[in-house]
Amino acid sequence: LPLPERLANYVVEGTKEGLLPDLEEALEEYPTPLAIINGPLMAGMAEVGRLFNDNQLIVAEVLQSAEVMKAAVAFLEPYMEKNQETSSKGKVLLATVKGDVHDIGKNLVEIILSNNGFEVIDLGIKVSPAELIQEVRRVQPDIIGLSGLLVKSAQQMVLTAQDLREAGISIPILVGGAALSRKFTLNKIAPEYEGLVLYAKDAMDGLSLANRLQN
Ligand code: B1M
Repeated sequence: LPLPERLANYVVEGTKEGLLPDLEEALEEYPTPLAIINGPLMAGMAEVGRLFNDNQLIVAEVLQSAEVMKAAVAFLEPYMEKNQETSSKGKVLLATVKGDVHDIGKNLVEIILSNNGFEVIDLGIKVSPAELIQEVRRVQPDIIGLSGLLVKSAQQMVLTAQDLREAGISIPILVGGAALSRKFTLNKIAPEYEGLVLYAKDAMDGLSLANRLQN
């Protein structure tokens, strides 16, 4: 099989056998490590999502695919371009919202923001509004980053925005994840919040929005 298909297949099959040598080859073939993730690896993940939706994969198998994706990202991370700025561009408090365990996208955002001058404090997954509010008060971030992939997570972001507003917080919120859209962000989340709410379609979009906020 050609390299892109082999790379996608590791994710679909949930196997790491041969993955690292192929990733090394991909580093030669693709312009950037991120292009490997956004291209063949994400294509594999999309196929996993499709098969899972079709009842052709079970959760345990999807979990194995996630492990492969995580291993690939961990391998590629040291090769990603790092911005050598010494002073921090600002603090980002990052979390996957309450009720949601998906963290591959969030972790990618973490890597890209911290490689580009942001100090990222990652609260992990299933973060309740109460925990988020407590950490906002403790950490005093410049930006709150929320990730969520489930349809119910989009609704959870609305509730989170309401709770943050009630707590008197109005720093910019960056939201992202498969179940979200710019329209939902604008029509459903933003009206519930005092401060800015911005939708990022992917991790690089998240970086450019964060950069704009801090300039
Ligand atoms: Co789940 N899952 N899953 N899953 N899973 C989806 C999301 C689903 C669409 C699959 C499907 O049915 N086709 C579906 C949601 C359906 C819905 O809500 N309508 C689904 C479901 C149903 C579930 C469970 C309910 C299954 C079950 O138990 N019956 C369960 C939920 C558990 C829970 O959260 N409470 C569940 C569990 C899991 C696993 C644990 C097995 C595993 C996650 C492992 C992990 O993350 N550690 C998993 C996976 C892997 C997926 C799919 C296949 C892939 C997700 C992924 O990692 N993509 C997914 C289907 C799909 O998306 N195609 C699916 C790669 C990742 C890099 O992309 O996270 O979208 P993504 O991030 C992108 C952008 O969205 C954006 O940037 C990234 C790209 O650069 N982005 C941000 C994300 N966050 C951002 C934040 C930002 C900025 C950009 O700023 C702050």
